[in-house]
Amino acid sequence: MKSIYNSIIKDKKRGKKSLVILIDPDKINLKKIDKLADKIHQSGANYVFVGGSLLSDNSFEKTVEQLKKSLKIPVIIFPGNNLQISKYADAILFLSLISGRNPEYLIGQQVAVAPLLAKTKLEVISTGYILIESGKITSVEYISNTKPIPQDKPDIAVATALAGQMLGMKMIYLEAGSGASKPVSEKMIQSVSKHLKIPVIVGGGIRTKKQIQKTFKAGADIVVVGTAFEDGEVE
Ligand code: 1GP
Repeated sequence: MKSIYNSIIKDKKRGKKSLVILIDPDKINLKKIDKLADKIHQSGANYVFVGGSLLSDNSFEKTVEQLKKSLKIPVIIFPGNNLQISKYADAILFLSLISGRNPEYLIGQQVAVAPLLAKTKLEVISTGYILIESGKITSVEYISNTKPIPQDKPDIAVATALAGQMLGMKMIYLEAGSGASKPVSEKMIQSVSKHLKIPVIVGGGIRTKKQIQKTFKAGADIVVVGTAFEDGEVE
């Protein structure tokens, strides 16, 4: 079976970078899914992530199913909580919020959902999720009730990411939070990526093509764009 993680690793070895468009199920109109799929393909994205901090209806599964039908690229769940699972996706980032000290997001939600996940064919990719301070309180900070790592403390981010790698996590996600006023700094990305062997994902507050390129150059293997795509800025 073709594994998404294997292709991410292959790309990392070749120095090939990937762009991800993040779709928040709450913000899309399922009736216009084909138009959305066209826009995603035009953006040059390699993957789509689906997920959100809050969902106001139960359209998650339907959204994943429709996206999977309309898209030519893999659909990966980026769950805001353990209710966000769907058999229609190709893979799921199995996140542990390792920058925080809230047991619920470190291991509680994961234990609750593991038996259900084991019954699906979803590819489960263990990912150390690291929240970085970004100038304002983001939804993920508020909802997870955890403190982000200060931007000027790359050593703490490096230590956290290394611990994630040593615990066997397959990727590290440096997150400034959706709609962040400041994305994760280049210095922070450089410090973390040069200490790690596993792929580094960076997202939150990245709004322009120039910023995407800078983020790749700083060492990100995968860049995630959500809000700017919704606003029609990265097409
Ligand atoms: C959020 O990293 C993602 O989890 C994307 O953030 O919406 O700011 O692009 P934006």
